[in-house]
Amino acid sequence: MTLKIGVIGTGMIGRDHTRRIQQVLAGAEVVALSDVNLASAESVRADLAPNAKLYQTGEELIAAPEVDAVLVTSWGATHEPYVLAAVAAGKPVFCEKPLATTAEGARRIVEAEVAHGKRLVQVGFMRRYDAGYVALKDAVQQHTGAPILVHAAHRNPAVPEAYVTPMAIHDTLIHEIDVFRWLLDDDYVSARVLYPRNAARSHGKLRDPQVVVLETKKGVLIDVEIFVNCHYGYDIQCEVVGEDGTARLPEPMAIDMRLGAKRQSRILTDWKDRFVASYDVELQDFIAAAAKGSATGPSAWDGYAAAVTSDACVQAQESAGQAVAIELPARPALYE
Ligand code: NAI
Ligand code: NAD
Ligand code: ISE
Repeated sequence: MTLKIGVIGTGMIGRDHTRRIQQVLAGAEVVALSDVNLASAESVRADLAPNAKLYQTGEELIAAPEVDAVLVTSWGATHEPYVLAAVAAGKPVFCEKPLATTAEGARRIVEAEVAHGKRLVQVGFMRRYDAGYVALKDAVQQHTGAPILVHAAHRNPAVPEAYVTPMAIHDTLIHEIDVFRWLLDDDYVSARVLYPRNAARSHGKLRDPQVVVLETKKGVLIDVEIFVNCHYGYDIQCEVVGEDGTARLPEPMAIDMRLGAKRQSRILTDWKDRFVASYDVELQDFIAAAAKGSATGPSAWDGYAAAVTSDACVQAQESAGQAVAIELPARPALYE
């Protein structure tokens, strides 16, 4: 069976996911496209999915009889209504992060899915599918002993002026928020945010870099540097310190060169390249589950937990270094 997918939002990542479904992955094809900017959807159709039908609105695409499953890759603030509409239609839906821009919005999706009675939602937390993070989790479980500390960094080369201080959390830290819950099999109890002086390449509406300190239920302390104008490259770092030793996320493969009396190797500059393999695996996983009318991988509950934590981190950004408590209600049985 070929799963027929409709894509809502054909910007950077909607285009890239359409490319992988059409050219890389097995078992699915893109049959419908929609974007508020119709020219963007037309361009993706022309370049990648000539047989896809264009829809004026995401709601029409979700309701279309030829669409078996939905990809939501539009701007974060639009995700909630599309995911709710897909769940109401009983169609599996892959939603890019964030699941919703508020915890209440994510909670509404959890409630709708629980009422539906089976999983339909997968959230685009692709780091869980990254071979480096999978190896790191294995090292933590098998070798380092119980984790005590995590030191991490999330660096982007540059961001546009539209990227403002809270986006460092919703847009960027959200990947660490999810992947450390998964890596440590733990939940958060508090968040703090500290700022050094602003980097010269930042702008008036962005505090950059920032350091977020998360504390978990098991007592692990996690420090994450977010630096989105670091200039030199796209760089994701993580080291876990355990009772018996430490484990570090591997660097992406790069040729080690000796040139002009220097040792050097390339650093990536684009998230699309850094996580290219994990986007492929997460979407192949989505296709396999959606073909059976269900969903797997990072769940609406994970999206909700990330949204609760993001909200607390944004509050901590405004709380001059004070800790903000993080509390989750009981996890519904659907997500056990
Ligand atoms: P983008 O701005 O390049 O593309 C978004 C597209 O959505 C635009 O074409 C826009 O016209 C369209 N759009 C906006 N509102 C819409 C609506 N209501 N209905 C239909 N289309 C709508 O943004 P980008 O970078 O592709 O990000 C999209 C989503 O993907 C975001 O949620 C972002 O957080 C997520 N993302 C995830 C990444 C990851 O590593 N997992 C990486 C980059 C983005
Ligand atoms: P983008 O701005 O390039 O694309 C967004 C697209 O959504 C645009 O084409 C826009 O016209 C369209 N759009 C906006 N509102 C819409 C609506 N209501 N209905 C339909 N389309 C609408 O952004 P992007 O970088 O592709 O990011 C899109 C999403 O992907 C965001 O949620 C972002 O957080 C996420 N993202 C995830 C990763 C990741 O690593 N997982 C990386 C980048 C982006
Ligand atoms: C972007 O939306 C992503 O999801 C990338 O993975 C992240 O590194 C970047 O900071 C975000 O803006």
